[in-house]
Amino acid sequence: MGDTMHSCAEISSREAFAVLRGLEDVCILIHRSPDGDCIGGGYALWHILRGLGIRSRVVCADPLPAMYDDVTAGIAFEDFAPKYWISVDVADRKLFGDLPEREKNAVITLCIDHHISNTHYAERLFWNPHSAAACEVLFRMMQENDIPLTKEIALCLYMGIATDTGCFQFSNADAAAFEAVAEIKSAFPDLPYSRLNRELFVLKSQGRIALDARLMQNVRLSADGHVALIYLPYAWMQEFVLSSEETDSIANLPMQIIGVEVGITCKQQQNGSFRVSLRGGERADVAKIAQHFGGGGHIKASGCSFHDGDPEDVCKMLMDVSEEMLGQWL
Ligand SMILES: [Mn+2]
Repeated sequence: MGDTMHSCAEISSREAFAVLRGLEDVCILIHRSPDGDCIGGGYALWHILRGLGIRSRVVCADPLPAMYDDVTAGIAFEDFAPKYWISVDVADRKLFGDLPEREKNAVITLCIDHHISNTHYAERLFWNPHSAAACEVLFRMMQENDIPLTKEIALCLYMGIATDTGCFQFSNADAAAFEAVAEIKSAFPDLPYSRLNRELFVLKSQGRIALDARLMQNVRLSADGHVALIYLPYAWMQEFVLSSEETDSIANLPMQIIGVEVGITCKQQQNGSFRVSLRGGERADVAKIAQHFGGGGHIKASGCSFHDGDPEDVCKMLMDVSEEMLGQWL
């Protein structure tokens, strides 16, 4: 059953569509801790398959956060035993998360993705590692196969591209991403894009606002303000009654401070372990910092974790290594 037992064919958008058309009773798998791109992509694919008369459903190990309701609300999946599995926006099998055995061991007929780190675990991979979002990959597949864009699909795809580019702020918001969104908006100018932007990127619960204030009061700066660290004890999650999905975006907080090149967010988990998110400014390569601690990721966004330890020691280690590495980038 191992991933090494089969080879993975990289296929074109034409071939991908030919594969899709031949399927029935499809389970669409997206990654754990679901984000706007995998949810938008998964639901867009559900609409596409529905248009082809193929029943499918989107399956995720974790609940879908309410902020994505614009795309998910009102859709009821049929109950059926799947015959085929497709993954969207999932770079590695491990990222399926805690699914039932049937899904965990399922042969993935097709993976649609944009991660350069894709481990080729599926039978076929349709991808573009230069695309900003899996939703952009899907959009191009639709165009190249003359699949009609509906307003429901348009909103799904917009959501995926907007979230994976941080509302068009990140460096992956390239011409191709803007062009895809321009075409989506030209086709459907009246969809609630700005409402979606507000829901996805602006609104926070009162508890989250209170937490942000507490975190910003306690931010630690070093190396002339080039390194910023935020430590979030688990007790504060309880104090402000926050779910872990509500604090997903706190990794961006240290990067709001002028001058910060390395932004570190260390979150204590319920079991005493620590999850660390690293963000890089113009010059830092935070993948290197993550790798130093056995983690990984992208140049500007990476992460690592610690099984246990004293919070002060963990924070100090993170600050020290970041300061040390900073010299090579400044
Ligand atoms: Mn993605």
